[in-house]
Order: sequence, then C-alpha cells, then structure tokens
Amino acid sequence: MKAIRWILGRIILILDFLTSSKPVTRQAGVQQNIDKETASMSLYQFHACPFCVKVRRHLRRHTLHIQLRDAKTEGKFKAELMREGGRHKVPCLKLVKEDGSVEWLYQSNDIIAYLNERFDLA
Ligand SMILES: N[C@@H](CCC(=O)N[C@@H](CS)C(=O)NCC(=O)O)C(=O)O
Repeated sequence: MKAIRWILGRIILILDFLTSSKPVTRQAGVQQNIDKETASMSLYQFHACPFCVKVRRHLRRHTLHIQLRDAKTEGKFKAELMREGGRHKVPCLKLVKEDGSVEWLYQSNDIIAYLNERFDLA
C-alpha cells in the first residue's frame, strides 16, 4: 500500500511538472503589494499529496509567494499543525492577521477559494 502510494505520488509530481502553466506577471508595485500580504501566510503541505499539488499549482499560476512548510518531513511543522491547527491534515493555510491572531484554513478547495477572493483572481 505504501509502495503504491509512493508510485502514485511520483506520477502526480511528474504530471505536475509536465503540465505546469506559465505564472502570471504583474506590474512590480502590484506584485509587491501582494507579496507583502502573502508574507504572513504559510502553506503546510506534503510534497506528493495531490491536494497539495493542486494548491501549489494555483500559487504558481497566480504568482503567489507563500512559504511552503513540509508537515511530513519537518517534525516542527507537523507538531505545529497538530497543536495549533488541530489536525494533521494537509494542505492547510496558516494566516497571521494584522492583530496577531492566527487562522488555520484546511481543505484545498477552501484555500483556493479564499485566495481567489482575497486577491481577486479569475
Ligand atoms: N479534502 C481534503 C483532503 C486532504 C487529504 O486527504 N490530505 C491527506 C494527504 S493527501 C492528509 O492530510 N493525510 C494525512 C492524515 O489524514 O493524517 C482537501 O481537499 O484538502
């Protein structure tokens, strides 16, 4: 079972590599403003998880520079996700608000919908 999962993971990564679309380019000032906002976000994820690949493709396509945190291989990120987010489930977007409060957003579709709305993405 573990071997099959590993093979499927590699296939997903290869397909992702072969079919990745060109990132959008924005005026420098616009991109800088977006970068400032995404600096307070981080994506807890696994390298070969299909739902994480889906979100990473969305980030890449829309040139959203969000720090990736591997919650499988990095013990501290896995612990943080479980302790603060409440579940060891990926992908999960950590949002640090201006008032210092933190929100943990699970579910790939919800993460994508949130980013679309926040950055007015098509
Ligand atoms: N419906 C979820 C599915 C996420 C999911 O199943 N993630 C798996 C990895 S592919 C996971 O976190 N597994 C770890 C666990 O359940 O402990 C989504 O779209 O984000």
